[in-house]
Amino acid sequence: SNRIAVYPGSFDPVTFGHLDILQRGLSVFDHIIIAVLNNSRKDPLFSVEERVDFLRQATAHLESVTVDSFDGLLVDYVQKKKANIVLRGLRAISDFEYELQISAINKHLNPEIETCFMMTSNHYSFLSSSMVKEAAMYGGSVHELVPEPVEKALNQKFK
Ligand code: COD
Repeated sequence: SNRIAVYPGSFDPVTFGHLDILQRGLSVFDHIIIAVLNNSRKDPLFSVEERVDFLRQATAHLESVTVDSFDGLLVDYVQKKKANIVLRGLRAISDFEYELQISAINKHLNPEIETCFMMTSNHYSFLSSSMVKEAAMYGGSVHELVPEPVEKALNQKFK
């Protein structure tokens, strides 16, 4: 069998926490498509092209990973890719309610798609894209939190 999972998110920008979940997913799935939401509702710091580019650089060494972007409903994108699994990460309990809501609406929209949750390592459980942006904005170091191209881009943005 060929198990394909879609790992969706804003990834604004990708952090080592996101990559930790990806790594865990790769021990279970044959192929993972990272799908960056071409977000109209949130106001992203990085363009969808930049976010995709950061992810491609961070996963270039991983043969079974592709990076793409999507618009519209996640379940429609998953179906279009002939996948039936959504991969998501869970940090602290604070993620649970939000994730439960997303997985419930997705199940309602397409009952054939399952959501699979992976627990993040304790090491990254405090980490989020918004914390990283805030730290960088006020001149804090994000060196141990994000891949190098992201660190450079953040420093450039907030210089
Ligand atoms: N450690 C581990 N995992 C982490 C960490 C960390 N430090 N930080 C984030 N993660 C996980 C998140 O739990 C999530 O699983 C994934 O990484 C991506 O996170 P984000 O924040 O980049 O992504 P979100 O939450 O903004 O993504 C939301 C979606 C894009 C999935 C959602 O908005 C969506 O599907 N939109 C399309 C429209 C749609 O279908 N709507 C109906 C369902 S909401």
